Amino acid sequence: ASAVMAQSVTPTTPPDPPDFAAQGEPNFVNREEIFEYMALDSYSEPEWITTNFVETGKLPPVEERLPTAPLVYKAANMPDGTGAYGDVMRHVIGGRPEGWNYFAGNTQGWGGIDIGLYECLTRTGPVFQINPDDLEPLPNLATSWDWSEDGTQLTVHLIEGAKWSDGDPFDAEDVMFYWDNHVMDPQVTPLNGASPETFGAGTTLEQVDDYTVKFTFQTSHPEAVLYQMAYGTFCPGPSHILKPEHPEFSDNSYEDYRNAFPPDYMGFPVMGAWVPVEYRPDDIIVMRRNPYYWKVDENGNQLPYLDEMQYKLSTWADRDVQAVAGTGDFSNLEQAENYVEALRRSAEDDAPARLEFGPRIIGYSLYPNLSGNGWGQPDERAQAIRDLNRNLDFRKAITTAIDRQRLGNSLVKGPFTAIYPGGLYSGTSYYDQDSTVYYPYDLATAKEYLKAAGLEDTDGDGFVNHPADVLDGQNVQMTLLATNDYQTDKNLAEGVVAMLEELGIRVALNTLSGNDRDATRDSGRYDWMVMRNPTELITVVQRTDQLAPVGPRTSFNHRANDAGEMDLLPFEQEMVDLINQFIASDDGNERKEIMKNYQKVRTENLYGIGLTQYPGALIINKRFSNIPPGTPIFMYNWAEDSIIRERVYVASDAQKDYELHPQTLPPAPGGDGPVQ
Ligand code: BQZ
Ligand code: CA
Repeated sequence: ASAVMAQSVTPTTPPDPPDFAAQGEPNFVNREEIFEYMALDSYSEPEWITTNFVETGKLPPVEERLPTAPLVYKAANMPDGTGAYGDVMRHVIGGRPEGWNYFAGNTQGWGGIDIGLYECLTRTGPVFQINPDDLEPLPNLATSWDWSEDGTQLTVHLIEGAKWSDGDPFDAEDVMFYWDNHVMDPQVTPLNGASPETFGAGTTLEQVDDYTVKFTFQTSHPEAVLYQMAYGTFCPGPSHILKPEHPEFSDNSYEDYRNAFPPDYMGFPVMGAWVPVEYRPDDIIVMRRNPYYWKVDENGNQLPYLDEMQYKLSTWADRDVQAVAGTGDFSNLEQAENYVEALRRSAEDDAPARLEFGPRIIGYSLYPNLSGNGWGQPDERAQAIRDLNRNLDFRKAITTAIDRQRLGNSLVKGPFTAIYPGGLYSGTSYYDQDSTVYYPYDLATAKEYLKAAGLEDTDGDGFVNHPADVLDGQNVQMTLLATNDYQTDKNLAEGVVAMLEELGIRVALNTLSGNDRDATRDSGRYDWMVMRNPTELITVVQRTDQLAPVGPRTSFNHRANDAGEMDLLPFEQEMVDLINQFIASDDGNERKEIMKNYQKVRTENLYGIGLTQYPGALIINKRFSNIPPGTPIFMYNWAEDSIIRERVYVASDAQKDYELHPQTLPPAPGGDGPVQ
């Protein structure tokens, strides 16, 4: 191909992004400044709980519901100090719940529901404000951990005496049940995809005693596992409720298990601060405070401060609109189409919400399905596309046909969007511009790449054909998967279809609801897809395993066939080796070098094709206190985690009448609704 290409535009490094300063600066601290675990002299709770529940014998006193040494948030680290009880955070979400069995793969509709319900061994959302020298996940259900001398074993100490929201003890049994019967069970995939490879292939976990478990690794000091112990890959479920439904302990099928706790099952036991008490389809999910929550403030007040959480079941775009208007309380402003209007309204003096932009960490990529091995049972047409996807010239043709400037401007004009070639984002800590290969837009060059891939328009209808021996030389016909839950996903997908049409490739859009998109994606039934990027492209250290197809079910765009066979391309194997090296290394400089290499291999070979990257803004109603300055909407986790909702409060004189079920608590598991 090189002779034909002599006159073409050649790959280069990406241009510098336009200046866009983040508005808030985090207040950087060490982890121990945020909280510690300790027993206090006395504890308190909202008065109505003592009066209506404890004094009537319905609940034990608060000190008996708390662990021996609860997690104690320090007042000095609270932006506005200790708070007052009451009020609600009114979320608006675009997702819909499948059920409460997160551990077997149910979504609850996203938007912070699962993040709030299922607490994890460690916690990473708030880590955006940790000093670089102390950068490590925060303890959570795991209060501490020690490495063996050779670094191949990690002993994890669990919080002692904490209870699920129905009063059942939380202990190592819950942790082992999650591990043995979910992570290690090939027939179960927890919602965020935890698998054996997530923790390093060959890793084992054993119970030491009621509050201690021990990991054994194949490598020394795999620090990444501390990040994998955070949301969403190590959040254990209530074994006392789940176990009787699991196929290993019952006559249930795996499908039965997944569906055993539908959305109308109330009082599902959680370790999180609020428990589901009401569900109305396409309307609302309401949660009330967990009377057994295991975190307190320095004065011994049991958290959370907020008595209720609401999730209105609407659309993601409506989340922005309602947060700005003050009828909702929170939004991750992430759909660039809404920026101008949201900024305008938030700048007005009487604006009910504040809006703060962070770094450019919302990004989208176009992913080819790279499995040539039958994943997702492709028909003849789809298999021909998979074969093309595995051809570098074809991927080069696609990327060179994408006009990223035009695509970004079609979402929002101004300095927001930047050219994104793919891979790690510029502006993040492991990014290296010189290691980033960028194929600039040039239609003529793109067409030459197509020719090099063997594709020409043989019948002159404007669309390229397969070679005569493939599908009888028909026009190339591809599908593009995207979710229609977000305007941005739809707009970008439509933009890609239009640009590929200019290239001479016919693309049929397949836009689905988020849940259907996830199912279609995870079963491999697509040719190409447009997807918002996950966290590992920002932080690298969180979900590192997702950066390459290291396991049979790790990657979104290359998985094993039914026989478990993978067919990695040589460059993918290189990526896998680099990622495994990165995970095994605890040398900072070496890790930097590995990631430079990774970025080069990934962007040069177009594992994913970058589309655009832009900043997001946190919108939050002004009546809330304790929102940490400079909270990014997405980094180690979404802002719903990073703002530490259990510590957020509304000052007494700012409280509103928004509670739907005041002075009630969650029912027993499977009960009817809130109880008085
Ligand atoms: C944030 C987030 C909290 C999932 C989801 C949703 C799913 C994906 C992703 C985001 C939503 C919001 O994102 O857009 O701002 O509130 O929930 O979980 O896009 O379809 O599968 O990964 O987190
Ligand atoms: Ca044709």
